[in-house]
Amino acid sequence: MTRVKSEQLFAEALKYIPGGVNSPVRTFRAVGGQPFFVNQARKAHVWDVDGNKYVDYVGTWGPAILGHAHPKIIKAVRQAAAKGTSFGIPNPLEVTMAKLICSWVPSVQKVRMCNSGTEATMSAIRLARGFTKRDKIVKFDGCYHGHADSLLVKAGSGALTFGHPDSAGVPAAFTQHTITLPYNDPDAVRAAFEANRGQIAGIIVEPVPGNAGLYLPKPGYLEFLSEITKANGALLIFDEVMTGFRLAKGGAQERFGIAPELSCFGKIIGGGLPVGAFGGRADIMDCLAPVGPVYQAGTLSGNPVAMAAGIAALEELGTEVGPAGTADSSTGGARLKTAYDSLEELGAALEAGMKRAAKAAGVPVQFNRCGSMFCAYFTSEPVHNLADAMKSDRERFKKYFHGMLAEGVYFAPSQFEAGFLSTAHTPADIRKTVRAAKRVLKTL
Ligand code: KE4
Repeated sequence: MTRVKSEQLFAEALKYIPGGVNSPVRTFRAVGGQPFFVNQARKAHVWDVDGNKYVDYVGTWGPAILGHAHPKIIKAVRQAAAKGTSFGIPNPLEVTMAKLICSWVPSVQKVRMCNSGTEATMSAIRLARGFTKRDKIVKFDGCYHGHADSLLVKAGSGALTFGHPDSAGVPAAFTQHTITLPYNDPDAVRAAFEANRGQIAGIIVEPVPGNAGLYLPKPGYLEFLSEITKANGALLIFDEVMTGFRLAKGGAQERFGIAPELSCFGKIIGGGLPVGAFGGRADIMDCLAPVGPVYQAGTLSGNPVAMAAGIAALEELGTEVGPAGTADSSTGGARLKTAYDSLEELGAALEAGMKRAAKAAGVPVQFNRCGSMFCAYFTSEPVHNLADAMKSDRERFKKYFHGMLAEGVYFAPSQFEAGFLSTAHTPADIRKTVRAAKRVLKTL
């Protein structure tokens, strides 16, 4: 597998782009080597500029839940673009998107579109502070909510991967109101509310953290966060930029039965184009300009082409397909299969296969999964938070990453990222991945 053209492009990119990439997580610095450059992506595969084909488990970091270049998304983009690529004037697609989000996520009574997950979380924090008239925000170590100053504190994803969880260039004054706590530790949250009575505007949390690899909330933890915020006049903000519309139609909040006051979205609702959104209780959202005093804006917010792509993605996700073959106990009829059933089946098959491969190779791997999101940690201990994740053997991860890449399987080039399945992945893709893992894990 040669990557001569990628190497030439990377050398050129380094002259004009810091690190040769427009987002740090795309670089291979954490695993060694150089990133490849993509020529084309279709369904569950990407082809680099040298013609090498990979099964893609990054899925553009989450948006490609239907696989790449889905024909219905491409068609929607073409039709929308032909009518103009941006108006800066309200357009019907914005209303369609808002109604879809509000109907799929019951806790969202009103929603505002923006252009990235970072904008969504940054705006939700400002809104929580404006609504509660309090300054402090709680976040959790290893959770990543984009690169807004006040949230770049013990942040995950690239900030963690490249050793700057507390980024340079952020004045202490900008983060003095940010309280960071260990995830899955209720006592730490209780103590924070005790020590900051009446001062905490809200808790922002990835309900299933996917930016330090992937780990899950312990039973009752999310319910606890909902109760303690309500008891203290603070808001619970679910950052569902990654989990939204992925872990269920209604996201992690549907899967875990929680109704946060505010939610942040991105990725999937853009169908691959730049989009973010935040929404929640109408009385809170109506504090936003032009109705209320909390300012938030965006030239391209509700962009018609991005809306068309996202609407096509959601409509396809919401389309029920052939019978699942699971008889419905009440009627005995076969329940229709959904995209989420398919994602769960694929996820379970990948998990079972990877665990078998690790056991056969005698390599300690913790394979965490929630639906179509997953992470393989190279440690024998369970991973429930950032401290556990940090125990993973990153040297082994590096060899695993490159070994799998040489087999034509592309995982995220960092131990501290989640993997993503799509409805375009097939059982054959999973079998290929597991066979490759069996070979690679034996070499570690
Ligand atoms: P963006 O600003 O990158 O659209 O979204 C920020 C964000 C917010 N919240 C969560 C839970 C997120 O996962 C993200 C972005 N995720 C990373 C992947 N770990 C994006 C990849 C990148 O930084 O290039």
